[in-house]
Amino acid sequence: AASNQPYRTGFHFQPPKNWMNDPNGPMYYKGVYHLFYQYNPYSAIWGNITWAHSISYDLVDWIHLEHAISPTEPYEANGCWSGSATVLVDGKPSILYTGANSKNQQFQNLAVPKNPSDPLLKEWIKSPHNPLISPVDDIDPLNFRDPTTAWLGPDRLWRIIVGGEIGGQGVAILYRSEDFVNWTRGKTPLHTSNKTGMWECPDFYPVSINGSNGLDTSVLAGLIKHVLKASFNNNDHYVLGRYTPEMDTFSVETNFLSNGSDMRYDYGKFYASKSFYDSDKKRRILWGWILESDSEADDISKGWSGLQSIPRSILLDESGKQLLLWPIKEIEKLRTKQVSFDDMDLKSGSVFEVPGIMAAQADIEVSFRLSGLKEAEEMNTSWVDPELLCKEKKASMNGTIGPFGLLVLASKDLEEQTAVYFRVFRKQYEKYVVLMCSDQSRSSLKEGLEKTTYGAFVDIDPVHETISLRSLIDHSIVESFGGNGKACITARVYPKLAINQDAHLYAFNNGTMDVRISKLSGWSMKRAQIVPIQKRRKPS
Ligand code: DQQ
Repeated sequence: AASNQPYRTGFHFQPPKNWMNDPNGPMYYKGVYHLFYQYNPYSAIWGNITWAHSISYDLVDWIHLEHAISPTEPYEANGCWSGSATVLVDGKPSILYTGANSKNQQFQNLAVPKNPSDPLLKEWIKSPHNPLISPVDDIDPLNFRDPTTAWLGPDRLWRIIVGGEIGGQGVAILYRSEDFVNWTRGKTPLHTSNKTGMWECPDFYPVSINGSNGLDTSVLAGLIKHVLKASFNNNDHYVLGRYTPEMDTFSVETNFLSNGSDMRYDYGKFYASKSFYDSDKKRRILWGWILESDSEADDISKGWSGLQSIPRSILLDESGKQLLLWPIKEIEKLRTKQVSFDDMDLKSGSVFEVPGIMAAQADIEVSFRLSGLKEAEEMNTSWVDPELLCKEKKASMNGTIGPFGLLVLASKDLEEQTAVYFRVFRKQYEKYVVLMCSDQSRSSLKEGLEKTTYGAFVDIDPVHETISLRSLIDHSIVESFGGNGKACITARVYPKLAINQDAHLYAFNNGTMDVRISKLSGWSMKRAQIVPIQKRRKPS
């Protein structure tokens, strides 16, 4: 990153400038990965929303193409909002997206490629039948958007859900269609919740029980569960359940926002995400919008706002109770210059600098082995909110087992630091609770930034397992994965001192018990090549 742009990233997806929000219509088509995204062509704040379009052969390097869908019609005068791609039975892709008119009333629309034999899918044509779905009856026209990828039922009808709010409740409104143009609303929604408001960007897909592959969205048979994701309250929440396609019923195992079973893709900054099935590598991949946590004035002066997460593969954990998210394998090809340690004590009170890598642009994996667990502080049964617990017990507050973890994007004297760490508490019957936190409160000397501390419980048994942490550090973003992807926390930070070559990386232990690092590996990361088509370097 240039010195006047210390917060631009080296290997995260970004347009050259301006505002970006939700990932849209990701797909794999004829050997090419496509990413569309909500984009303002004219400024660094939200507005004039257009579908920008980039393509990749490996999900790491990207080429920006011309915009795919721009607001040209009255039904989308206020923007072409989020939507999804579906590859139809004849192999051709289609995009369903939301148009918002000048009153912000929302309609679902169709666009198809002008030339489906071109793998780059450069030009898109809007259906003459648009808008296909209008907000009628009890649907609130201001809260009706973000159609999903369609799946095909046993009756050969396509199904989609559209996010909404009806009677103050979050809802996934179901539609069916034979021809992808005429859509009929189902008698009942796929799911609703009286605990939430509007559901933005719903997603609905199968995951395999015990399988190591992802599943195509229309897979309905076999040992599977279904995932329903909805975006609300600044987070992407999901529930698991059984979907019965004959009746279009979805019976959930847990409820949204219920104490003790509130499951999120990420417990930090991560919103409006969307998954797709990669038929080449047989996996399901997730993209998420990572918001800024600086001010609008900061965004205007830096000329851009918004990142996309590193794409994550999605699998059902072997417990069957939650998902596992993990950065796609391809990102590892950017790893260079490695440092590694085995079996090292991290004594009580110690701070140890991880030397030799470029700490502002790095990938680091570490696993901790614990002993003396019986000494752990007792878990209070009223501690149900992990974020609150992390806010009360920040990285600087001593404990017994932990806090231990990493200080990333830290200045030499530790004046600035983002702490990603664990604490372990004891429940009765020698059971333990592992808390993962990301504490941004000291991330920058700059004022006026949002520096919320995030937290998540990680379902690991520290008696029998090591506690692993991976952090992808990229100038102003830290994506952390606890317990091999059981809990993810993404943070945005804007250090003043700890930038570029002045950023440092440390392992620390502020607990009274020593912990052991069983393995630590860190890599500097090369820059990804993310450029407009004209600027693409010749392959070497
Ligand atoms: N962003 C889009 C909407 C969506 C929201 C508008 C979520 O379609 O509900 O840019 O971030």
